[in-house]
Amino acid sequence: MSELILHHYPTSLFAEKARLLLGFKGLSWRSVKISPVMPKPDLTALTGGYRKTPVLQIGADIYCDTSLIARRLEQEKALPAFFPEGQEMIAATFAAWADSVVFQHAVSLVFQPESIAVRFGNMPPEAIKAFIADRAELFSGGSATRLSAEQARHQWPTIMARLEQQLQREQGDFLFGEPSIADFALAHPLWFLKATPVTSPLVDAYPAVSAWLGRVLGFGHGAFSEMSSEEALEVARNATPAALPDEQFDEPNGFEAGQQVVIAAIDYGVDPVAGELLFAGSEELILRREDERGGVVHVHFPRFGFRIEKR
Ligand SMILES: N[C@@H](CCC(=O)N[C@@H](CS)C(=O)NCC(=O)O)C(=O)O
Repeated sequence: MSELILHHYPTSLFAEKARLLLGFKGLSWRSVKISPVMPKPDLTALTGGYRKTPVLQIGADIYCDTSLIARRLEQEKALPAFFPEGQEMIAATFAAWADSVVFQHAVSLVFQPESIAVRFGNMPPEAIKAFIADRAELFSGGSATRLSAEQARHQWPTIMARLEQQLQREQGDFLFGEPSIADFALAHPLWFLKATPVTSPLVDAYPAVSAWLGRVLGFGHGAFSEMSSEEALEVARNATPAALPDEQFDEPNGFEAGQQVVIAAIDYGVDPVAGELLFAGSEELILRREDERGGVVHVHFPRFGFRIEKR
């Protein structure tokens, strides 16, 4: 059986979400460290151009975006569940909200000048400049607009007061009673805020939220060991992609299986990935591509938040 390989870097919020997902399921995995900025040649040899962090690799199958990574891990090990029975819609919808709205607030708050000075204090100025230029590029051409620090500071108390109120009354230890994907999607932006002393009080001031966050982060990261990016490419090259899902191909815009297309995120990090469309299901799109170094790979994207275009 192929190992779970997570391509990530330590300070990435969404990578922390994925690490916690692996920890919650009690899964063992291999860790490939990637650069936080472009270029990422070994990663894009697998993804075909998708650059966001993290990416999950299982043999020659490459999973982009944590919303799909969660579903793939659920398939790997059904229990404990990210999408508890009867909460499928509410858990996924809350998670999507936290992954966009709460994430945008956290990024804007951590990247305000007072916080940057502390967080990036040890980094050479050229590296800070390169990082800022990379993130400007990341957000170009997508539908996501960046939230100003002023607006993020202004709205933050509303988000936290609502959470505090719900968590004080919740009949259980987690957002909807039992743990779900909603908890992990909300935890990673708060984890990010807590990592910098300037922004940490924005979480610490709320006792019920802090206690809940401690429970979610307490799931840990599971057991993992390091792997080089060259080794990960070799794994892909030597593997055969998994069989396609046993679900009807469903593409209302007329794209057909076998057609050459490009798939891209719509919000940010919109780099197009070209290949042969193999599958379009209710949650997942699969593209076949061939890479000089990665061999034949199947790249998997969530359907929601991604677009298909003719090549
Ligand atoms: N919707 C994506 C968002 C991923 C994301 O925004 N990751 C950030 C890091 S926290 C990123 O890709 N930053 C640019 C990079 O790492 O190159 C997911 O759920 O995986």
